[in-house]
Amino acid sequence: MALSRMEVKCDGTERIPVDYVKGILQPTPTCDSWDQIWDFQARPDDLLICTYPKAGTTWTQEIVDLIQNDGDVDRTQRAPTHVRFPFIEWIIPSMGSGLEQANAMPSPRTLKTHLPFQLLPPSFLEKNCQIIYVARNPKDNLVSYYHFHRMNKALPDPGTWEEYFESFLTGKVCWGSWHDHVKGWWEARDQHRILYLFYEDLKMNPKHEIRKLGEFIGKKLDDSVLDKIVHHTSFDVMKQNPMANYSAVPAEIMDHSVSPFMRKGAVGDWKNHFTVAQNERFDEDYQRRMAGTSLAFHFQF
Ligand code: PPS
Repeated sequence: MALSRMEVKCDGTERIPVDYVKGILQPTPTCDSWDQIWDFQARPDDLLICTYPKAGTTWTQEIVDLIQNDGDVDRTQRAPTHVRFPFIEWIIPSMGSGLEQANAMPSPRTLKTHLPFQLLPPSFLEKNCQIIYVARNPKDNLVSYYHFHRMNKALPDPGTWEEYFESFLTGKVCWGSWHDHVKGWWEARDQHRILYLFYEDLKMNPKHEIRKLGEFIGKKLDDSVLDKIVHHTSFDVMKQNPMANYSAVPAEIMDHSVSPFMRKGAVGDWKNHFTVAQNERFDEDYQRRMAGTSLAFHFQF
């Protein structure tokens, strides 16, 4: 596949460069292995957790693992998140590839992707796999992604907050436009086995959303197990959990001293970052690009 190489602004530290796959920015190791990723062979009993980056992936992964293990915390301590859930398009030369990890994993597998719907390897739909999609309001999503770029050397340097704000709005960030991502999966949800959830609902009423997840996966959970899962997947508990807080990733890749992976876990933190002018510009752009969709987000409680 022909790829157009892109110049990447770096701050002097080593960063993995990015390039385009079918118009969507990706780290170059993903671009270079795109044909294998596209040909990924899903299995009918795969469960796929899909999100735009920073929308609540890790939280959902922890919840799903606890549901699958009937609330048994010891079993979810078997390995860090990135080992328990192969991230199918992710390749870090020094750490390995999500594809290899997935191919070596016995069934049933729970996999992770950030791919927009049009880039989903077709075999997931051909095999009629179950898919959980989680969306987060774009203002908090943007803030979280900005801080993640700062601490994660496997992504381009974000530049200044003002520069990153523009990159996000124009979709010139890895995995592309937030607007297109959430809309693409929203439109697909009724044609496939997709459960579409929202970060803000998980935050507002975790027990209700966890029960919904359990029903989707086919697990009936009694109240005490539900309460246990709510507790173990609260932000404060997960932040202290070395198997869920990404502290197991080498510091050369994720530097938690720059910004912790488990940063704030809040709804409305964007108010501490957006200027009044940025908020107006964001809202105007949002209304134009989200016109005609029934998707609705909570931006604050
Ligand atoms: S990634 O890298 O795309 O997989 O990141 P992802 O897990 O999708 O998103 C990380 C953000 O989710 C927050 N998070 C949580 N919020 C509330 N409760 C729980 N339990 C939880 N676990 C993770 C995490 O703190 C990141 O958001 P910010 O706003 O940066 O804190």
